Amino acid sequence: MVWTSYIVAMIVVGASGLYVWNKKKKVVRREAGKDYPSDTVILHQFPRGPYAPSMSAFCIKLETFLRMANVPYKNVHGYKTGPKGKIPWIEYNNEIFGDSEMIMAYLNEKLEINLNKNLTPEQKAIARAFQKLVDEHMYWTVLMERWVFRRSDTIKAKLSKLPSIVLWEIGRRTKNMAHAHGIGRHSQPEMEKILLEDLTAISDFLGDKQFMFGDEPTQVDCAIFGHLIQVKHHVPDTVKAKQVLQDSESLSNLNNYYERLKQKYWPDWDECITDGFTKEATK
Ligand SMILES: N[C@@H](CCC(=O)N[C@@H](CS)C(=O)NCC(=O)O)C(=O)O
Repeated sequence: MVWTSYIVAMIVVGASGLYVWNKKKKVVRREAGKDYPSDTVILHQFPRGPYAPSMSAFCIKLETFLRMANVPYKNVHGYKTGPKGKIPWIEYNNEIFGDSEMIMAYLNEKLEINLNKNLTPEQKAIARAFQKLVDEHMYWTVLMERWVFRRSDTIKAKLSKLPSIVLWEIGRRTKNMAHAHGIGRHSQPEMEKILLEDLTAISDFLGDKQFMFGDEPTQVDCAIFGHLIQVKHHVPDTVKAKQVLQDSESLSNLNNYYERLKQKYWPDWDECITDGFTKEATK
């Protein structure tokens, strides 16, 4: 009898948790200058990550861009999704925008930012191809490894402190979305190979350069950095590409590249991580 009540209570709590997690809250418009400071980007993103500032490549990409372009911003950490039902999203002077790439395009125009000013049209085309490679392709391989193929390793490695039922739901949704995309139809060994091939392509193009297009970082470095961080810090050690990235001489330039961007734009890195959820991130 006691056990029956316990199981019923667990089901009710779990179902309510899932309901709240899935519920898409409408974005409420707030007033700049009253509800938040004017001329400051309000960056809505997930809570800080265990070993890097975010478990989301897109949040790191956008925050790195804001730092690179010296745009004043304030973080709001949480799980509230934006106008496109995704995270990150921003509020800026009474306007609301979703999608990291569109947010960057909007801020570029509004604030006359141009991190790509020294690129030729050919380099811009290559930059776009690499941005799509990481944002629309490599991203899914990391997600599938983290939440679907190796979910139990992810839990064992304590990469998330979300309740198991929520992690199960994230896995279910990831699997469905990746299947609809098409990439989710590949087997785990195929996915591992794809991830390694994507990293190798970035490494081969980077070569001995400081950043993707030379001595100065450009916009695409923000995206690559965000995704590279996920492979380095936020997938379990059992992911082969992570082992290769850590140990192999052939990808060592990617590690140096990561260190360079981290030092230049994230001097406060330690304040922006939870150290495996052992402390609060203070920034
Ligand atoms: N194209 C979007 C992708 C953002 C994205 O996929 N965000 C994920 C987290 S990394 C998300 O919000 N997922 C929630 C969902 O799909 O329901 C961007 O560049 O911002």
